[in-house]
Amino acid sequence: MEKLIITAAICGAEVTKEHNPAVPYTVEEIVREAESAYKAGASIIHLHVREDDGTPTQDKERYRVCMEAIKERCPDVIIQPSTGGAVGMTDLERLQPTELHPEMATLDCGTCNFGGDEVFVNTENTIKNFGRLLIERGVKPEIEVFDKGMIDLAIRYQKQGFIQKPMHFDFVMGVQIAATARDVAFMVDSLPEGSTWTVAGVGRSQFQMAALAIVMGGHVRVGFEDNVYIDKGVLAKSNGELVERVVRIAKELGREVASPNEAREILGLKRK
Ligand code: KMH
Ligand code: ZN
Repeated sequence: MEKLIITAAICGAEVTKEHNPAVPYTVEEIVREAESAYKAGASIIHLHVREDDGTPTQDKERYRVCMEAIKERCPDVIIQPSTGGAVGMTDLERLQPTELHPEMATLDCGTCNFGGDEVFVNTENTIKNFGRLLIERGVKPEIEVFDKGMIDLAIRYQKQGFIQKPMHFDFVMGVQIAATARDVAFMVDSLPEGSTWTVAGVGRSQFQMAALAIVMGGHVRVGFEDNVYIDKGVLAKSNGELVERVVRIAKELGREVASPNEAREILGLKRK
């Protein structure tokens, strides 16, 4: 089995210090959390940024400052900015970090209910436009899918030239599609040959989904964006603590963890 790529989603846009005081807002806090995850074994940092007061932003300059500061402490880590941003942002706002030509960025392949009246909107034109711009800017998409139909749409858009092969998917389990082994297997069976895939289990499913991905040959995403607890009722002290748990599970199950450069090789990334 190839080595395990661990992505740390350290911040997100929805989770706040009220959920867990260690959720990072300032540049210093974002760097602290990225470094804790990197030192624990994460090779990719999935990055959202905030204003100092916690307001989510897609501001290009804020991303630039955070990315440069992370690179100083974690020189070889792969930084994967979000193009999802926060619910309600415009496409132009969301696309800003891709102007910095990161190695990767997310490409959300469908619209999804986010609870209450919140809807994360990704129209077909949005997805095509984001896909085309990512190709133009030399950014590999992490195709974020919240159910199986979004995989089908990504395959269709790959055939139409909006996404390039080999495709890398992130299955977000437990928001729209259930976080079950049956549904992960269904997603994996639906992928084109040569694809790579990561599983992000939301909430209490985080470590169960991680263990499943480890034994099935997929990759793992953990972090405060998806879950703020290390155990039932016990807040994680840092993103690093969540990554450490995944590394330990992987070790127990006999799966080695990839370094950032090994992750680049697995994903077909050229270092920038
Ligand atoms: N915060 C969500 C609205 C992504 O990073 O691309 C979008 C999200 C997905 O988190
Ligand atoms: Zn995200």
